[in-house]
Amino acid sequence: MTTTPLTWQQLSELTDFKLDTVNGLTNSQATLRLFCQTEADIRVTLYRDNHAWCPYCQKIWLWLEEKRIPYRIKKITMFCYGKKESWYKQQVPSGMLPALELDGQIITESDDILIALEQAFGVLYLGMQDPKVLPLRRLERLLFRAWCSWLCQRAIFPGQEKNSRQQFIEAIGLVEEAIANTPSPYFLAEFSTADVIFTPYVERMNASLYYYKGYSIRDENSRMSAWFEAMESRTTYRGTQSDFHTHVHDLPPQMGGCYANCESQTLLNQEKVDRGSWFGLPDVTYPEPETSRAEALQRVIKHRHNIIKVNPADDRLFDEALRCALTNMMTGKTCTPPLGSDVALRYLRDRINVPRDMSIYAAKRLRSALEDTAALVGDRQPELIPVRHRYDQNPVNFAFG
Ligand SMILES: N[C@@H](CCC(=O)N[C@@H](CS)C(=O)NCC(=O)O)C(=O)O
Repeated sequence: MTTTPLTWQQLSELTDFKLDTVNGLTNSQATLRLFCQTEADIRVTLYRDNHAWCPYCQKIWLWLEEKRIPYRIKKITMFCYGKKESWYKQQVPSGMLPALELDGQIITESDDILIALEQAFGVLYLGMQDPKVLPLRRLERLLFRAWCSWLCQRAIFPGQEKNSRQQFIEAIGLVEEAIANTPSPYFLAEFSTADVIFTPYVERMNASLYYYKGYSIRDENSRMSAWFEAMESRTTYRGTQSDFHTHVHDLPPQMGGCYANCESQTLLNQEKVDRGSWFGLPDVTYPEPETSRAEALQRVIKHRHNIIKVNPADDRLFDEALRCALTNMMTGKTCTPPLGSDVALRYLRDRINVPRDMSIYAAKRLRSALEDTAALVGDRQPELIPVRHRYDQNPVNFAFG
């Protein structure tokens, strides 16, 4: 039995999802964060990338959220998905992100930004230059280099892949020891700057090694796994947290390429991340919130005109197909979309970004509904997601908010 798709009006009656972007929990939609203070209290503007892909921006974002510093957010285009705003280049000629304006002064380089923020607002347990933090910052860079060598260099010589893997495993072994030396699940006795420093790349390592190398950080390293769980207990981290699908497709143009090995586990993992099921992936372990479907629906309704406009399919065909997928997501009923809409539904499936568009579980619900609905009328896949650039995600074609 298949049901008819609900109208946009009927769908909008099924969600009352609301987010207080200014004073509520950490979220990627905000352009102003007050933490119940007033705009007159603001001393900081964070310039970060529009899609929340930039790892160095996540570091500053998380720090500001943890310290509950009132700030404004200005979102900038990265070179890999569009044209840099000329007004931004006047302020920061290199166009690099992040940048921070503190009391009218522009600061670049994420570590310098954190040091300046610490001077203005105090440290997050221990500061960037504390003797206990410095070795951890060096360890983070060691792990970063081992990850880059494994992921971003094409294996040409015999044994190269194995050696790179071994070097990464040795580096992450040191990270395991560092966490084991503390009484908390964090890098120091309590949550601190050190955790903020590790967060962006460890999150990206977790996603990319699972997908390109068949290696699951969370399954292979018990201390790291406990660290991720501790991080996920913080609403600040949850608000900035991305998922496997987003990262594995945002990294190649940023890193200059990511190289998959040919192991059967890699192929299995790639299938799961790209085609589902997205539930059960080791990208999140906290329980799904009850609001995930309502959140996904609210986000699609808000942006439906742009979502339909940028889809390569005919607008009317895709409008109906999309309502079928949303009807399925909200009612659990099978709703057969128009013939020929399978590719269009999968095009959107491949472009839901976390946390830019919605939170991690909302994205899993929406991707599942799009895939299940597409599968009712065909098994055609859209063109592969580009790896050298992501102009398909150019924000000029799409108003975010
Ligand atoms: N060392 C710098 C690195 C910053 C950096 O590499 N930023 C990249 C994004 S992750 C960037 O802005 N690239 C220009 C662009 O992609 O538009 C820092 O720590 O802030």
